[in-house]
Amino acid sequence: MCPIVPIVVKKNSKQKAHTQMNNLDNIVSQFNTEGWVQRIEPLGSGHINDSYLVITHPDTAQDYVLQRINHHIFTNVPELISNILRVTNHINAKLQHQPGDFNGFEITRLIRTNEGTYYFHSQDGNYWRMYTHIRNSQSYDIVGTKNMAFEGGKAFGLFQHLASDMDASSLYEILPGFHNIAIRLATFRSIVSEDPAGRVKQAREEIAFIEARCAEMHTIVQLGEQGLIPLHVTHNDTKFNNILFNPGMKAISVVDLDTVMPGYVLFDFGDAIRTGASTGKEDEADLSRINIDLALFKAYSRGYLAMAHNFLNDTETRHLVFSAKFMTYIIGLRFLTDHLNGDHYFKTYFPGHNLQRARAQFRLLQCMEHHYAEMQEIIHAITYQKH
Ligand code: GN1
Ligand code: MG
Repeated sequence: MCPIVPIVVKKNSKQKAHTQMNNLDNIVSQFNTEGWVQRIEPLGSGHINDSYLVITHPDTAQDYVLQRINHHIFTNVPELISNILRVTNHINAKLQHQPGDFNGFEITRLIRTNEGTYYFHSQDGNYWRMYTHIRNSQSYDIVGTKNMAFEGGKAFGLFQHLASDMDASSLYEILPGFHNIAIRLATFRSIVSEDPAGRVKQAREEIAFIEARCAEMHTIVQLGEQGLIPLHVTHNDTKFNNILFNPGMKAISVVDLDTVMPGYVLFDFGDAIRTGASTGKEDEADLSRINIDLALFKAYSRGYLAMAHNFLNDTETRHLVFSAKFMTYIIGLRFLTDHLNGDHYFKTYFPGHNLQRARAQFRLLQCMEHHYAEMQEIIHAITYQKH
């Protein structure tokens, strides 16, 4: 999610936008909300679901986030909702029983429909759900300061901490094999060999980039298989813009809980570094603008380890830097796969968008390779200082 964008009604699409907003009013009325709807605005920059901010009046009433769930990707909506409900209830219970211990951290709540369920299945086949909106909060696509990175690290560390006493295996695996590199590579290779969109020829360099690095990318799954790193309840989509900040730039929540499921904590650390310590946007076209910002990396890691050092084991700590490379690789691989497959998964905004995203990820990965030793030293210094 990112700062709220007002809806832009182009002349020829006025009627369409009007109809769409009327439909949204109708969807909102299916949920058991407080106050009256004042306006509904598109929200965020997610690549999968459609999100709207529902602003109510009076001003003191709760505002909401309405989302249309992409059920082509999240095919089992009841299981998806069940995971979110369990994790948010667990965390909210802790926040309530120990107020003051967590520095104003909040977690959003699902809202019931008038029928008492937590999602609405509309006649046209769509699935909708509604969350409380965290008041006075904002997310950012680009990390502006070290303090933001530090705060972000604390927020994702705290999320993992608050969920760390849940039995991970009791949650549904919503997207099976989501960060499983063997599965991702097998899909990629079969698409490269079938070439359904005729795009393989122009992506030879990127395909070679993937193949040159594939061997070491099995590390995390192997550590799991060897029993050296445990499964936790993890977020699995820790893009920096899934952190909410208050006006004083304190991180007060993490959102986008669709992929909360059993996973390795390394996935969450790595994905946050991919987006939170890069000097460029996720889809930056000018590759010379992309680098790993070591000061942001250090700040995020300090914040994260302050919360996570109690539950991380040594193997996890030693692979934190590797996880940043791994997540940058696997998400670059997914963008490239989607490009070669004809852009069916991620929302794209222009031809070649997924290829541009993949190239940006690969550049970032090269920068991480270049600064790997320094990144390891940073983690070592923070860990040594802590224990
Ligand atoms: C998708 O929808 P969004 O933007 O939060 C994707 C993540 C990727 C991310 C890349 C369910 O997340 O895995 O890391 O795009 N979510 C899913 O920006 O595939
Ligand atoms: Mg997401």
